Order: sequence, then C-alpha cells, then structure tokens
Amino acid sequence: MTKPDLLLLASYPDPVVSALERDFTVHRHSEDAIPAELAERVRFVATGNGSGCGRATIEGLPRLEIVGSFGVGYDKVDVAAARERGVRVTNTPDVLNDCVAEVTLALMLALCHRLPQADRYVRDGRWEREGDFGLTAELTGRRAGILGLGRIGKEIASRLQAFRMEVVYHGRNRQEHQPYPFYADLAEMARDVDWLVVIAPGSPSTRGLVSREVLEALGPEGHLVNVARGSLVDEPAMIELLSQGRLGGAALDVFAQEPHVPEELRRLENVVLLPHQGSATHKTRAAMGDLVVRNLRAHLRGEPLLSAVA
Ligand code: NAP
Ligand code: 8YV
Repeated sequence: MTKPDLLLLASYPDPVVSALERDFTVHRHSEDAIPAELAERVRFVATGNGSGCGRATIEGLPRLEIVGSFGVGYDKVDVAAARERGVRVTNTPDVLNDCVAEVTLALMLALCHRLPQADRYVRDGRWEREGDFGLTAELTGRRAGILGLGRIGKEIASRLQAFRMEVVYHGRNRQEHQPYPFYADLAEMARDVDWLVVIAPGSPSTRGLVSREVLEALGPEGHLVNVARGSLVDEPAMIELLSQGRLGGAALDVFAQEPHVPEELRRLENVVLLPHQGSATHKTRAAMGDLVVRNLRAHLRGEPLLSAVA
C-alpha cells in the first residue's frame, strides 16, 4: 500500500525521521521551496525544531489536515491560519519539563557561582600563577520570581525550593492550590526578587513583556534567566543595562534572532549563554520526537490526537 506523503519542514533527529518513514513517504523541503505537485496533494506536515509553518504555507497546501510540531512552544506555527482552514496542530508538552527545569537550574548555578569563568581560570593556568579565583554568590535563601508558572514553571519552582529559595510568580491569572505568592504586576515582582525566571510562551501577548521598566526594577543586584523565547525580553535594553551594571546578570538560553547573539552580549562577563539547549538531551529529544510521530500516526488512523493545540 502506498504511504501518504508527509512534508518535513524541519531538521529532525535521524531516528525520528526513520519512525515517520514507517507510516509516511517523507519529503524534506523548506517552506519557501515546496514543489507545486507535492503542495497539491500533501495532507501531513511535520515541523518545529527551529522551523515553523506560516500562513502562506498553510494556505498553499489545499489538502493539508495536520501540522505536527516538535517542541512545546509553537509560536512559529500560524495556529490562527490553521484553525481557519480546520487544520489540526499538535505540540510536545510535558515530556520536556524535567529537562528544561534542570537546564534552568544549571544556568542559575553557572551564573551565580561563575562556573564558566572559574573553569576557564583553571584551564588558563591562572589558579597556579595568580592564586584563588575569588568569591561568588549563592542561590540558597534568595527569592526567585517565575514569569509563567505553567508545566515547566512548576518543575522549576519545586527545584528552586530544593535549593531553599523563596518562590513567587506572575501570570495572567492567580492559580488556586499553588503554595507560591502571586504578583499581578510583573514590575512589582521584579522589584521584590533576586532572580526573574522567564518561562511563558512566545506570543503576541508576551512580546516585550520583560521591558526596560521590568529590567530596571530587577536592578543591579538582580538576575534575569530566560529559557522561554527571546521575544519576551527587550534585548537591546537588557544589553544596555547589563553593560552599565544596572542589571546584575543574565543567564540566557534563548535570543531575539537565533542563532544570532549580539556581539556586545557575547563580550559581557556577567552573562551565561546557551545555544537554545533547554530540551537538548538524547532522552528528551527522543521523547519529543516520539510524541510528534504518535500524533501524526493517530491522525492517519482516525484516532484521537495526544496533544492538540488546534
Ligand atoms: P504552559 O504550561 O502553557 O505554561 C505557560 C505559563 O505562562 C502559564 O502559567 C501561563 O499562565 C503563563 N502565561 C501565558 N501567557 C502569559 C502572559 N501573556 N503573561 C503572563 N503569563 C503568561 O507552557 P510550558 O509547557 O511550561 O512552556 C512554556 C514555554 O517555554 C513554551 O511555550 C516555550 O516557548 C518555552 N520552552 C523553551 C524551551 C527551551 O528549550 N528553552 C523548552 C521548552 C519550552 P496564565 O495563563 O495564568 O497567564
Ligand atoms: C526546542 C523549545 O528547542 O519545546 C520548545 O518550545 O523551545 C525546545 O524544546 C525546540 O522546540 C526544538 O528544537
């Protein structure tokens, strides 16, 4: 029996492509180079992992039924365009919560204890030549404010508590049954915390939420952690304030124009920078890939989707 065509718009790990190939004939193309004859007949799209599926693509695939996206954040998929056409969209929630929470703590520990600098100090032979590295700060007893106490935010919160940090949070809604104090105003929370941890979705409603005002409220003793999306933070203001010592430090996994990271930011000593590694472990990426495949396969078989956003 012929397998249905699937348009793969992203770079997927090889085992995930192999799993897709069990049920589909996989065609790899970028959004701007989809062959016309394939566009006419394709019903399945797989994307994510840095790629998206924009309105023009959705509107250019007349038989499209479903877009499976690799990642919990689906800000590069035009969900409104999909809904208008009755196209289903799936993402990969939950399977990456532990990994992203772990990387968040790793970033915070690295920034606080200056681990990258201390490692470089040993490698460069400076310990032997110049003596001790110097003293750093610690997380214990400090207060962290979480912007976005969702699936991942809650896992971060419990790990911060294991470090005996005080946790508060901001979101659009106060959540019942959460032990953490809620702030309705983000700038007010930023003023009151030592660490601001950003883990809300990238969307029109969160764009620029971590504004100059919020960063100034966080202040010279404050630290920003962004594991969400670069779009949430006013990046030029952040770089300016970090350079002037008006923001204490930043630990960043995500940036406004990935993979571009501004030179000025890369030169700063009070930052730790990761290349969007939040979910990048063998175990978690395999689980994410598996969920993409199971969603697409479920649709093919007329079964309920496992994690639909549209
Ligand atoms: P989630 O469960 O949907 O949680 C999102 C949280 O953000 C909710 O608590 C929500 O609370 C809050 N929120 C949404 N819109 C908001 C707004 N306009 N203002 C303030 N708070 C808002 O999502 P998740 O699974 O935890 O994932 C969160 C995001 O992390 C993803 O969308 C993705 O962008 C990012 N992420 C990054 C990596 C990485 O590799 N760095 C990995 C995974 C995920 P309210 O509804 O009460 O506002
Ligand atoms: C991944 C992510 O980097 O799930 C998300 O929203 O940002 C990360 O898990 C990405 O989606 C796949 O590379």
